[in-house]
Amino acid sequence: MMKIILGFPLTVLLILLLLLPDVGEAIGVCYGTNGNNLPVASEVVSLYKSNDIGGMRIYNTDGATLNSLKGSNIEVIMEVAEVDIINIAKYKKAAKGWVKYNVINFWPAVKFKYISVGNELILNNSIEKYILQAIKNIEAALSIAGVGGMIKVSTAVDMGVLYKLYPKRPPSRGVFLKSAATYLKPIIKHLAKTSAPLLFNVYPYFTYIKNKAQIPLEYAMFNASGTLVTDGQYSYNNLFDVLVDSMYVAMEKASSDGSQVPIVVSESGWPSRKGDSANITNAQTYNSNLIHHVKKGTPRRSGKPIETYIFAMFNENQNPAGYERHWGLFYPNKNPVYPINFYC
Ligand SMILES: *[C@@H]1O[C@H](CO)[C@@H](O)[C@H](O)[C@H]1NC(C)=O
Ligand SMILES: *[C@@H]1O[C@H](CO)[C@@H](O)[C@H](O)[C@H]1NC(C)=O
Ligand SMILES: CC(=O)N[C@H]1CO[C@H](CO)[C@@H](O)[C@@H]1O
Repeated sequence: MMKIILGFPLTVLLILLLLLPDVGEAIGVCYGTNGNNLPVASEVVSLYKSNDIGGMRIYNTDGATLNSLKGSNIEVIMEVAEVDIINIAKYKKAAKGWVKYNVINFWPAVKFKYISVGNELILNNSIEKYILQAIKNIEAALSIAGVGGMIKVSTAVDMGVLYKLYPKRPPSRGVFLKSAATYLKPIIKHLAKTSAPLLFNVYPYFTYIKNKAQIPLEYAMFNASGTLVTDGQYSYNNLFDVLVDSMYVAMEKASSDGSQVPIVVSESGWPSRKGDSANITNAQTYNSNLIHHVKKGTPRRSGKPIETYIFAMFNENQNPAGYERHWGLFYPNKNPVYPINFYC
Protein backbone atom coordinates (compact mmCIF):
# COMPACT_ATOMS: atom_id res chain seq x y z
CA MET A 1 0.00 0.00 0.00
CA MET A 2 2.76 2.36 1.05
CA LYS A 3 4.61 1.56 -2.17
CA ILE A 4 1.62 2.48 -4.27
CA ILE A 5 1.11 5.72 -2.39
CA LEU A 6 4.76 6.65 -2.83
CA GLY A 7 4.96 5.21 -6.33
CA PHE A 8 2.08 7.21 -7.68
CA PRO A 9 3.55 10.68 -7.27
CA LEU A 10 6.91 9.37 -8.45
CA THR A 11 5.33 8.10 -11.63
CA VAL A 12 3.56 11.40 -12.10
CA LEU A 13 6.85 13.20 -11.56
CA LEU A 14 8.60 11.01 -14.09
CA ILE A 15 5.88 11.56 -16.65
CA LEU A 16 6.06 15.31 -16.04
CA LEU A 17 9.84 15.20 -16.50
CA LEU A 18 9.43 13.33 -19.76
CA LEU A 19 6.93 15.91 -20.95
CA LEU A 20 9.30 18.79 -20.20
CA PRO A 21 10.84 20.21 -23.36
CA ASP A 22 14.58 19.77 -23.90
CA VAL A 23 15.11 23.44 -23.29
CA GLY A 24 17.38 25.34 -25.61
CA GLU A 25 18.69 22.16 -27.20
CA ALA A 26 17.57 22.61 -30.73
CA ILE A 27 17.33 26.38 -31.11
CA GLY A 28 20.16 28.74 -31.89
CA VAL A 29 20.32 32.22 -33.37
CA CYS A 30 22.63 33.59 -36.07
CA TYR A 31 24.75 36.49 -34.87
CA GLY A 32 25.15 38.57 -38.00
CA THR A 33 27.35 41.63 -37.56
CA ASN A 34 26.55 43.66 -40.65
CA GLY A 35 25.61 46.75 -38.68
CA ASN A 36 27.52 49.76 -37.37
CA ASN A 37 25.32 50.24 -34.30
CA LEU A 38 25.33 46.78 -32.74
CA PRO A 39 26.12 46.10 -29.08
CA VAL A 40 29.66 44.91 -28.21
CA ALA A 41 30.24 41.15 -28.20
CA SER A 42 30.13 40.73 -24.41
CA GLU A 43 26.68 42.36 -24.31
CA VAL A 44 25.53 40.17 -27.17
CA VAL A 45 26.56 37.01 -25.35
CA SER A 46 24.73 38.26 -22.23
CA LEU A 47 21.63 38.84 -24.36
CA TYR A 48 21.82 35.24 -25.63
CA LYS A 49 22.13 34.01 -22.06
CA SER A 50 19.30 36.10 -20.63
CA ASN A 51 17.04 34.82 -23.40
CA ASP A 52 18.11 31.18 -22.95
CA ILE A 53 19.40 30.92 -26.50
CA GLY A 54 21.59 27.83 -26.44
CA GLY A 55 23.26 28.09 -29.84
CA MET A 56 25.01 30.79 -31.84
CA ARG A 57 26.09 30.83 -35.45
CA ILE A 58 28.89 33.29 -36.19
CA TYR A 59 30.16 34.29 -39.62
CA ASN A 60 33.67 35.19 -38.54
CA THR A 61 36.33 34.27 -36.01
CA ASP A 62 36.18 37.52 -34.07
CA GLY A 63 38.39 37.33 -30.98
CA ALA A 64 36.14 39.55 -28.83
CA THR A 65 33.16 37.30 -29.61
CA LEU A 66 35.10 34.12 -28.87
CA ASN A 67 36.50 35.56 -25.63
CA SER A 68 32.99 36.55 -24.54
CA LEU A 69 31.70 33.06 -25.32
CA LYS A 70 34.20 31.42 -22.93
CA GLY A 71 32.40 29.54 -20.21
CA SER A 72 28.99 30.50 -21.60
CA ASN A 73 27.96 26.94 -22.52
CA ILE A 74 26.55 28.33 -25.79
CA GLU A 75 27.13 25.91 -28.67
CA VAL A 76 28.79 27.59 -31.63
CA ILE A 77 28.87 27.21 -35.40
CA MET A 78 31.95 29.06 -36.59
CA GLU A 79 32.80 29.92 -40.16
CA VAL A 80 35.90 29.58 -42.27
CA ALA A 81 35.70 32.85 -44.19
CA GLU A 82 35.54 32.78 -47.97
CA VAL A 83 38.91 34.54 -48.24
CA ASP A 84 40.68 31.79 -46.28
CA ILE A 85 39.24 28.74 -48.05
CA ILE A 86 41.64 28.43 -50.98
CA ASN A 87 44.72 28.68 -48.77
CA ILE A 88 43.34 26.18 -46.29
CA ALA A 89 42.50 23.77 -49.11
CA LYS A 90 45.95 24.10 -50.65
CA TYR A 91 48.15 24.15 -47.57
CA LYS A 92 47.78 21.82 -44.58
CA LYS A 93 49.88 24.31 -42.66
CA ALA A 94 47.31 27.05 -43.24
CA ALA A 95 44.59 24.75 -41.89
CA LYS A 96 46.72 23.98 -38.84
CA GLY A 97 47.30 27.67 -38.23
CA TRP A 98 43.61 28.49 -38.58
CA VAL A 99 42.63 25.76 -36.15
CA LYS A 100 45.27 26.68 -33.61
CA TYR A 101 44.48 30.38 -33.70
CA ASN A 102 40.68 30.23 -33.86
CA VAL A 103 39.75 26.94 -32.21
CA ILE A 104 42.42 25.60 -29.88
CA ASN A 105 43.06 29.05 -28.37
CA PHE A 106 39.49 29.00 -27.05
CA TRP A 107 38.74 25.32 -26.62
CA PRO A 108 37.14 23.89 -24.49
CA ALA A 109 36.00 27.15 -22.84
CA VAL A 110 34.12 27.87 -26.06
CA LYS A 111 31.84 24.99 -27.09
CA PHE A 112 32.48 24.79 -30.82
CA LYS A 113 29.99 22.39 -32.35
CA TYR A 114 30.43 22.83 -36.09
CA ILE A 115 32.81 24.59 -38.39
CA SER A 116 31.22 25.75 -41.61
CA VAL A 117 33.60 26.06 -44.52
CA GLY A 118 31.96 29.04 -46.19
CA ASN A 119 28.33 30.06 -46.48
CA GLU A 120 26.26 29.60 -49.65
CA LEU A 121 29.29 29.19 -51.88
CA ILE A 122 28.10 26.28 -54.01
CA LEU A 123 27.18 27.55 -57.51
CA ASN A 124 28.40 30.63 -59.26
CA ASN A 125 31.57 30.81 -57.27
CA SER A 126 35.11 29.97 -58.18
CA ILE A 127 35.75 28.80 -54.63
CA GLU A 128 33.29 25.90 -54.61
CA LYS A 129 35.85 23.45 -55.95
CA TYR A 130 38.06 24.00 -52.88
CA ILE A 131 35.39 23.43 -50.23
CA LEU A 132 35.76 19.66 -49.79
CA GLN A 133 39.54 19.78 -49.54
CA ALA A 134 39.30 22.65 -47.05
CA ILE A 135 36.86 20.56 -44.97
CA LYS A 136 39.34 17.66 -45.01
CA ASN A 137 42.31 19.83 -44.08
CA ILE A 138 40.45 21.46 -41.19
CA GLU A 139 39.47 17.98 -39.95
CA ALA A 140 43.05 16.78 -40.17
CA ALA A 141 44.22 19.87 -38.27
CA LEU A 142 41.59 19.27 -35.57
CA SER A 143 42.80 15.69 -35.24
CA ILE A 144 46.42 16.72 -34.92
CA ALA A 145 45.34 19.22 -32.24
CA GLY A 146 43.66 16.38 -30.36
CA VAL A 147 40.03 17.35 -30.91
CA GLY A 148 39.33 15.24 -33.98
CA GLY A 149 35.69 14.24 -34.32
CA MET A 150 34.63 16.47 -31.42
CA ILE A 151 33.88 19.40 -33.71
CA LYS A 152 32.18 18.49 -36.98
CA VAL A 153 33.19 20.24 -40.17
CA SER A 154 30.72 20.96 -42.96
CA THR A 155 29.53 23.72 -45.29
CA ALA A 156 26.30 25.75 -45.49
CA VAL A 157 24.20 25.64 -48.67
CA ASP A 158 21.20 27.65 -49.78
CA MET A 159 17.99 26.53 -51.48
CA GLY A 160 19.42 27.51 -54.86
CA VAL A 161 21.34 24.22 -55.11
CA LEU A 162 18.04 22.36 -55.59
CA TYR A 163 16.50 21.97 -59.03
CA LYS A 164 13.05 23.59 -59.39
CA LEU A 165 11.78 23.55 -55.84
CA TYR A 166 8.15 23.21 -54.83
CA PRO A 167 5.58 24.17 -56.18
CA LYS A 168 7.23 22.95 -59.38
CA ARG A 169 8.32 19.66 -57.81
CA PRO A 170 7.17 17.72 -54.73
CA PRO A 171 9.84 16.61 -52.20
CA SER A 172 10.09 13.09 -53.68
CA ARG A 173 11.48 14.67 -56.83
CA GLY A 174 14.02 16.78 -54.96
CA VAL A 175 17.36 16.76 -56.75
CA PHE A 176 20.45 18.93 -56.94
CA LEU A 177 21.07 21.11 -59.96
CA LYS A 178 23.66 19.36 -62.12
CA SER A 179 26.19 22.11 -61.56
CA ALA A 180 25.70 21.89 -57.79
CA ALA A 181 25.79 18.08 -57.75
CA THR A 182 29.31 18.11 -59.14
CA TYR A 183 30.50 19.57 -55.85
CA LEU A 184 27.84 18.34 -53.46
CA LYS A 185 27.97 14.62 -54.29
CA PRO A 186 31.50 14.13 -52.95
CA ILE A 187 30.77 16.49 -50.06
CA ILE A 188 27.67 14.47 -49.01
CA LYS A 189 29.67 11.24 -49.29
CA HIS A 190 32.33 12.73 -47.06
CA LEU A 191 29.82 14.03 -44.48
CA ALA A 192 28.32 10.52 -44.26
CA LYS A 193 31.79 9.18 -43.47
CA THR A 194 32.52 11.76 -40.78
CA SER A 195 28.97 11.76 -39.32
CA ALA A 196 28.70 15.48 -39.91
CA PRO A 197 25.48 17.23 -40.93
CA LEU A 198 24.88 19.34 -44.01
CA LEU A 199 24.11 22.93 -43.02
CA PHE A 200 21.07 24.20 -44.93
CA ASN A 201 19.74 27.76 -45.04
CA VAL A 202 15.98 27.36 -45.44
CA TYR A 203 13.69 30.28 -46.22
CA PRO A 204 10.02 29.48 -46.79
CA TYR A 205 9.67 33.28 -46.95
CA PHE A 206 11.42 33.45 -50.34
CA THR A 207 9.56 30.47 -51.79
CA TYR A 208 6.29 31.97 -50.58
CA ILE A 209 6.75 35.48 -51.98
CA LYS A 210 7.73 34.03 -55.36
CA ASN A 211 4.73 31.68 -55.50
CA LYS A 212 1.91 33.49 -53.76
CA ALA A 213 -0.69 32.28 -56.22
CA GLN A 214 0.01 28.65 -55.29
CA ILE A 215 0.98 28.90 -51.63
CA PRO A 216 -1.35 30.51 -49.08
CA LEU A 217 0.49 32.48 -46.38
CA GLU A 218 -0.63 30.17 -43.55
CA TYR A 219 1.33 27.28 -45.08
CA ALA A 220 4.49 29.37 -45.14
CA MET A 221 4.05 30.20 -41.44
CA PHE A 222 3.12 26.75 -40.01
CA ASN A 223 -0.36 28.13 -39.45
CA ALA A 224 -2.45 25.87 -41.66
CA SER A 225 -4.27 22.69 -40.70
CA GLY A 226 -5.05 21.61 -44.27
CA THR A 227 -2.72 19.85 -46.69
CA LEU A 228 -0.37 21.83 -48.91
CA VAL A 229 0.98 18.85 -50.82
CA THR A 230 0.50 15.11 -50.73
CA ASP A 231 3.59 13.25 -51.84
CA GLY A 232 3.06 9.49 -51.84
CA GLN A 233 2.68 8.39 -48.23
CA TYR A 234 3.70 11.83 -46.95
CA SER A 235 1.42 14.72 -46.37
CA TYR A 236 2.63 18.26 -45.79
CA ASN A 237 0.85 21.07 -43.99
CA ASN A 238 3.73 23.56 -44.15
CA LEU A 239 6.28 24.81 -46.63
CA PHE A 240 9.31 24.42 -44.36
CA ASP A 241 8.90 20.62 -44.25
CA VAL A 242 8.50 20.53 -48.03
CA LEU A 243 11.79 22.38 -48.50
CA VAL A 244 13.75 20.37 -45.93
CA ASP A 245 12.45 17.03 -47.24
CA SER A 246 13.28 18.06 -50.81
CA MET A 247 16.85 18.46 -49.59
CA TYR A 248 16.81 15.08 -47.83
CA VAL A 249 15.67 13.40 -51.03
CA ALA A 250 18.28 15.24 -53.08
CA MET A 251 20.98 14.08 -50.64
CA GLU A 252 19.77 10.47 -50.90
CA LYS A 253 19.90 10.68 -54.68
CA ALA A 254 23.34 12.26 -54.63
CA SER A 255 24.96 9.51 -52.59
CA SER A 256 24.08 5.94 -51.59
CA ASP A 257 24.80 6.84 -47.97
CA GLY A 258 23.20 10.29 -48.23
CA SER A 259 20.32 9.21 -46.00
CA GLN A 260 22.80 9.03 -43.10
CA VAL A 261 23.59 12.72 -43.30
CA PRO A 262 21.34 14.86 -41.10
CA ILE A 263 20.36 18.41 -41.93
CA VAL A 264 21.05 21.25 -39.53
CA VAL A 265 18.99 24.30 -40.45
CA SER A 266 21.74 26.87 -40.28
CA GLU A 267 19.47 29.83 -41.11
CA SER A 268 15.74 30.42 -41.25
CA GLY A 269 13.63 33.44 -40.50
CA TRP A 270 11.15 36.05 -41.62
CA PRO A 271 11.69 39.81 -42.00
CA SER A 272 9.58 42.16 -39.91
CA ARG A 273 9.55 45.19 -42.28
CA LYS A 274 9.98 46.51 -45.80
CA GLY A 275 9.20 43.42 -47.81
CA ASP A 276 6.30 41.53 -49.27
CA SER A 277 4.33 40.06 -46.32
CA ALA A 278 7.04 41.31 -44.01
CA ASN A 279 5.60 42.69 -40.81
CA ILE A 280 6.04 42.11 -37.11
CA THR A 281 3.00 39.85 -36.82
CA ASN A 282 4.14 37.57 -39.61
CA ALA A 283 7.76 37.45 -38.41
CA GLN A 284 6.66 36.65 -34.87
CA THR A 285 4.25 33.99 -36.08
CA TYR A 286 6.83 32.32 -38.32
CA ASN A 287 9.66 32.29 -35.80
CA SER A 288 7.60 31.18 -32.80
CA ASN A 289 5.95 28.46 -34.82
CA LEU A 290 9.36 27.42 -36.19
CA ILE A 291 10.73 26.97 -32.66
CA HIS A 292 7.88 24.63 -31.80
CA HIS A 293 7.79 22.88 -35.12
CA VAL A 294 11.41 21.77 -35.43
CA LYS A 295 11.07 19.57 -32.33
CA LYS A 296 8.85 17.27 -34.36
CA GLY A 297 11.00 16.73 -37.43
CA THR A 298 9.68 16.53 -40.98
CA PRO A 299 7.41 13.85 -42.49
CA ARG A 300 10.42 12.01 -43.93
CA ARG A 301 12.36 12.22 -40.63
CA SER A 302 9.40 12.18 -38.31
CA GLY A 303 10.08 12.55 -34.58
CA LYS A 304 13.69 13.60 -35.16
CA PRO A 305 14.17 17.16 -33.88
CA ILE A 306 15.92 19.44 -36.35
CA GLU A 307 18.68 21.56 -34.90
CA THR A 308 17.81 25.07 -36.09
CA TYR A 309 19.37 28.53 -36.07
CA ILE A 310 17.10 31.53 -36.54
CA PHE A 311 18.34 34.34 -38.74
CA ALA A 312 19.08 36.71 -37.12
CA MET A 313 19.84 38.17 -33.72
CA PHE A 314 19.79 41.85 -34.78
CA ASN A 315 18.48 44.12 -37.48
CA GLU A 316 21.60 44.91 -39.49
CA ASN A 317 21.74 48.39 -41.00
CA GLN A 318 24.63 47.66 -43.37
CA ASN A 319 22.71 45.00 -45.30
CA PRO A 320 21.20 46.09 -48.64
CA ALA A 321 18.31 48.53 -48.08
CA GLY A 322 14.85 47.02 -47.65
CA TYR A 323 13.79 43.86 -45.87
CA GLU A 324 17.40 42.59 -45.68
CA ARG A 325 17.89 45.05 -42.82
CA HIS A 326 14.95 43.67 -40.84
CA TRP A 327 15.52 39.99 -40.07
CA GLY A 328 16.40 40.67 -36.44
CA LEU A 329 14.75 39.36 -33.31
CA PHE A 330 16.29 42.37 -31.53
CA TYR A 331 16.95 46.01 -32.34
CA PRO A 332 20.56 47.16 -31.98
CA ASN A 333 19.54 48.71 -28.62
CA LYS A 334 18.78 45.13 -27.43
CA ASN A 335 15.01 45.66 -27.23
CA PRO A 336 13.08 42.78 -28.77
CA VAL A 337 11.42 43.52 -32.12
CA TYR A 338 8.62 41.25 -30.85
CA PRO A 339 8.36 38.93 -27.89
CA ILE A 340 9.60 35.42 -28.56
CA ASN A 341 10.10 32.49 -26.23
CA PHE A 342 12.96 30.13 -26.90
CA TYR A 343 11.46 27.56 -24.55
CA CYS A 344 8.81 25.46 -26.20
C1 LIG B 1 24.31 32.49 -61.36
O1 LIG B 1 24.41 33.89 -61.36
C2 LIG B 1 23.62 34.53 -62.33
C3 LIG B 1 23.93 36.00 -62.30
O2 LIG B 1 23.98 36.48 -60.98
C4 LIG B 1 22.14 34.22 -62.05
O3 LIG B 1 21.33 34.82 -63.03
C5 LIG B 1 21.94 32.71 -62.06
O4 LIG B 1 20.62 32.41 -61.70
C6 LIG B 1 22.89 32.04 -61.11
N1 LIG B 1 22.78 30.61 -61.27
C7 LIG B 1 22.54 29.82 -60.28
C8 LIG B 1 22.43 28.38 -60.63
O5 LIG B 1 22.40 30.19 -59.13
C1 LIG C 1 0.84 41.59 -41.66
O1 LIG C 1 0.64 41.12 -42.96
C2 LIG C 1 -0.48 40.28 -43.10
C3 LIG C 1 -0.51 39.80 -44.54
O2 LIG C 1 0.71 39.22 -44.88
C4 LIG C 1 -1.75 41.02 -42.73
O3 LIG C 1 -2.84 40.14 -42.80
C5 LIG C 1 -1.61 41.56 -41.33
O4 LIG C 1 -2.73 42.34 -41.02
C6 LIG C 1 -0.37 42.38 -41.20
N1 LIG C 1 -0.22 42.76 -39.80
C7 LIG C 1 0.18 43.95 -39.45
C8 LIG C 1 0.28 44.21 -37.99
O5 LIG C 1 0.44 44.82 -40.27
C1 LIG D 1 -5.09 30.68 -37.54
C2 LIG D 1 -3.93 30.24 -36.69
O1 LIG D 1 -3.67 29.06 -36.57
N1 LIG D 1 -3.24 31.21 -36.14
C3 LIG D 1 -2.08 30.92 -35.30
C4 LIG D 1 -0.79 31.15 -36.08
O2 LIG D 1 0.35 31.04 -35.20
C5 LIG D 1 0.34 31.94 -34.13
C6 LIG D 1 1.66 31.80 -33.39
O3 LIG D 1 1.81 30.50 -32.91
C7 LIG D 1 -0.85 31.69 -33.25
O4 LIG D 1 -0.88 32.62 -32.19
C8 LIG D 1 -2.12 31.83 -34.08
O5 LIG D 1 -3.22 31.48 -33.30
